[in-house]
Amino acid sequence: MGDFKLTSVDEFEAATARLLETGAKVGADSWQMRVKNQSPHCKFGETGVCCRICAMGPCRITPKAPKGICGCDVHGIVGRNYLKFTAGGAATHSDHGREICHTLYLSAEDGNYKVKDPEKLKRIAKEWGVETEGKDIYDLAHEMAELALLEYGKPFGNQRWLKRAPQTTQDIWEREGIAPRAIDREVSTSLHMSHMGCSSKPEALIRQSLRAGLADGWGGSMCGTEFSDVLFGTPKPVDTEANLGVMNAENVNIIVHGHDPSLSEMICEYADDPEMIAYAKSFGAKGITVSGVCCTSNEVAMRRGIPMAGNFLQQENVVLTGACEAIVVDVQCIFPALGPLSKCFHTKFITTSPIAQMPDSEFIEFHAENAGENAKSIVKLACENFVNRNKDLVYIPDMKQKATVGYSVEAIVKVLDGVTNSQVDETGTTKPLLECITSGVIRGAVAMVGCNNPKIRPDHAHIELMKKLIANDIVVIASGCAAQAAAKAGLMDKQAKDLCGAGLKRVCELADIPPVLHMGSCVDISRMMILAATLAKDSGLKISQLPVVGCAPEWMSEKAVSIGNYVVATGIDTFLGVDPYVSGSSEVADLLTNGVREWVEAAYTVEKDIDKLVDSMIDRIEEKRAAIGI
Ligand code: BF8
Ligand code: SF4
Repeated sequence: MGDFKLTSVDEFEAATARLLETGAKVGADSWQMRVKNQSPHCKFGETGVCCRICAMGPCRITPKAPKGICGCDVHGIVGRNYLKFTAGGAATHSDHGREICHTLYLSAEDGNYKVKDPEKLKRIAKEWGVETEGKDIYDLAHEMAELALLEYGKPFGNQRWLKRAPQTTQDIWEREGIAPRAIDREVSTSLHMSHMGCSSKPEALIRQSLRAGLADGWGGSMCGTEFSDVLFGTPKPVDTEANLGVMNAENVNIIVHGHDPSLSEMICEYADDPEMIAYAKSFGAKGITVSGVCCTSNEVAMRRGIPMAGNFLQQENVVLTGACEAIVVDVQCIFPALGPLSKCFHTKFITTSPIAQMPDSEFIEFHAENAGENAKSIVKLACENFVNRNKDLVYIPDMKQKATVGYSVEAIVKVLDGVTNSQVDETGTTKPLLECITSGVIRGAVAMVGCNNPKIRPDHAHIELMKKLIANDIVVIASGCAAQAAAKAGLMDKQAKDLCGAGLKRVCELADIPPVLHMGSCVDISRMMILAATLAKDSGLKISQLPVVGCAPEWMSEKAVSIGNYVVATGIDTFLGVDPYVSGSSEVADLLTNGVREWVEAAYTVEKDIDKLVDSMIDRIEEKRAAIGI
């Protein structure tokens, strides 16, 4: 080992500062500048007390004006805002899942999209009671896609995936009236309930927030994850690299950014094509490098080992390198700033989805039917753009770390078997992991998820929390931009085992894993739900009894709130570093941090002080261990 060293946030920031100098030369705007212009933030908005859902308002609650014009009090306003925020997130994740189901419906033996994991498809079909015997795999794929699409609008019944949860969890959802029905129905009901003149009772609004969240995590997101695995393969451990240094100054650089793997999978496919590589060479490049930003990056890293150029607040940096020929985006978390920024360089900013259309972009609409042709023309466009680089502006920070990623539930079950040598049965078991936890070799697990947010020093919270957790023998499973922060720092390098406590270090050595396990994109937090459900079933404990917590220290999006709601509603305590605009209502804040525990046996903790946040997670894990006598 010897020379292994984490990359520090100071080093990240020094690289960014150097890139911003390039930006200043070409008159580029940056999020760092825009944060200054937006500060201080509006206090009414920040505390959630502004209501503008009808045209008699906007109404802002103050001590002098304690009610809106309709008479709604602060608790109703904050609760409605929270529910609308959740609905936005649930809709977004779930619509992504729907797109994947449509892609599955269009899969064909000789088509753009094929079934790469037929065994997983058959497993899910059996779970859903669909006959698989003697059926052509594509007939089965189409049948399953149609059934999955019906989950979005079925008139009766609850989500099929709920059956994956332990019976105790299903009983809680039934008892509390939060078992999600059709996915679209929960989103619509949320918007209906939060319309002018509907619900203003905090309990009702928060209960529906949990239900809409569950429709996401145990509905739309689970469709997204499971059928992405069927189409593109279930992730298994694969080596890759992370941070801006993965871009290559001598190659055509294509950045894929967004969330839907349908586009990025195709781009990766064509960028590897010898014909395309020859085409790149004809313009003076040595080859083609595809790397990613945000969750699209997580998707292709997990399945193909495509390197990760960076996470959410690094998206402008990839253009600022001056070496980005094309940044190709699909949906979600894409800064509209990329349009004007790309215009300061030779970079082509290519939007591809009718759902995410932006000024100053080239729009090349992407459908499953034309995916191959479009991906090829995008790769060609990038190659042709290589000659337009201004060489004087090219600067790629020499900064990257090795990472091993691809830890789906299936992969985790498989690798941890090496630790205890117990047999993995056909369906897989988490018993080896449970043995590590009950013996105390591993104290527990933290699911670290979510975004970057300029309100928190970017990546700092993620990295510092993870370092302290692993030093305390707590294994970290990560997704989204939190996972990329870990990878950029080096925490997904197997050598990071030396930063662990003795127990976790031993497990990392025996199982040959890094101490922070990359579980994928934010949609893949459904994987974490499946893992928690399996751990509970295999141990005979309730999910809420497991020494496991969730954490989103730098979150920013509506999707993150939807996630938080389903993680809590699944019985897992969740720790946030940013307040979800609820501090203006003592009743709503109290419900989320205390009251919901009576319903679902878990609640939120909001703590902006990172040291306190990590200590309270460790305390919670130890409390849970003590409560079950381990
Ligand atoms: O879905 S972690 S900034 S990229 S919202 Fe977005 Fe947040 Fe990143 Fe992925 Ni998730
Ligand atoms: Fe004001 Fe009520 Fe209209 Fe909201 S719904 S803007 S509180 S009048």
